[in-house]
Amino acid sequence: MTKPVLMDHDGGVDDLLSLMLLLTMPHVALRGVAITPADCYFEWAAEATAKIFDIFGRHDILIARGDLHGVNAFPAEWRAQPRIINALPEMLVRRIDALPLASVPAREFLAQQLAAASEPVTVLMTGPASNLAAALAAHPELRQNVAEVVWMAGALDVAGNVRIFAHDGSAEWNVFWDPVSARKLLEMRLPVTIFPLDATNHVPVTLKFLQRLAQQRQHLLSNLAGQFWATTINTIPHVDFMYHMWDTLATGYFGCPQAITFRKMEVTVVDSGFNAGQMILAPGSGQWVQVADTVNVPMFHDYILQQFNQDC
Ligand code: AGV
Ligand code: CA
Repeated sequence: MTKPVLMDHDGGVDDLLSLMLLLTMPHVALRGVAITPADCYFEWAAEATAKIFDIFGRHDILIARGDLHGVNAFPAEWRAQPRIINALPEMLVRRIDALPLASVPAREFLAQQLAAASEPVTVLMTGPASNLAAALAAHPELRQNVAEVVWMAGALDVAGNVRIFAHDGSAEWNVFWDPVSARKLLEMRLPVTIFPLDATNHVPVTLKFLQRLAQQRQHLLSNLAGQFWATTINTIPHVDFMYHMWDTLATGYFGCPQAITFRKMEVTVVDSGFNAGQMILAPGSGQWVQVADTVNVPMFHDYILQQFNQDC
C-alpha cells in the first residue's frame, strides 16, 4: 500500500534532508512539493529541490511556488543556506535546464492535488502553514481529502526558538512566521500530528551521529546527507540555536513511527503580542491534536542510517 504525500517545505538544510529521506521510502508516493519562502529564498530552495529530484531520478514531481508571506521574516543568513547546499560538488554537477515548476502558486497547487486525488492525501509541512491554510479556506470541501497533516511546529512545555527584540521567546519559528494561518489551520479540525520542539530537542545534530553516517559514505545518499549536515555544525553551540533534526524527525515518522511516543493535547496558537506564535494548551476551546513527545534516539538514528545506506 502506498501512501500519497504532498510536502510543503521552506528550504532549510533540514527541509532538504527531509525531502531526501522521504524519497528513500518505498511506501511513500510523493505527489508534489510546495516551497514556502520562509526559512529560504525561493529560487535557491527550488534549485536544491530540483537537484534532489534529479539524484533520485524523479523528473515527474512538480515544485509549486509559495506566494504568501508571513508577518515575521526569518533571518536573512538562515534564508541563504540553500546556496551552500547548491555549491556542494555533487549538487554542482547536476545541471537543471528548467525547474519543474507548477503553473499555479503553492496554495492553488495543493488544492488541485487534493481535488484530483482518488484517496485522502497526507500533507507533510516542514515550514509554516500558510499555503495549506489558504488552500483549505478557499476550498473547504477539500478538507475531507486530507488524511493527516504532519507538521513540525510549536513548543509546548519547553522554550521556543524565536530570539528577537520584542518577543518573549515562547514561539517556534514555523508558527511565528505566520501565526494567523497556524491558528486557522488548527481550527479546521483536521487530523493533525505536531512535532514540537519538545520532541525535536531530543535529536540535536551531533558529531557522533555524523561520524556513523560518514562510515557509510560510499553510498551517495550518506555522503550527501553528511555534507548537508556538516554545513549546519557552526551554528551557535547553545540549545536555543543548535541545529536539530526538526523536520527530519517529523519525516522519519512516516517510516519509523515506533521510535516516537505521542500524547493527545488540546491546543491553539496565540496570534499577536509579545508571545505571538506561541502554541498553548487550550482546554475546552482548542483543537485536539496528536503531539510527538519522546524519541527513542538510537532507534531513530539507526533508521536514518539505514535509509541513507542505499543507492538510488
Ligand atoms: O524551528 C525549526 C524550523 C525547522 O522547520 N526551522 C529550521 C527547521 O527547518 C527554523 C530554525 C530554527 N532554528 C534555526 C532554523 C537555525 N539555527 N537555522 C536555520 N533555521
Ligand atoms: Ca523547515
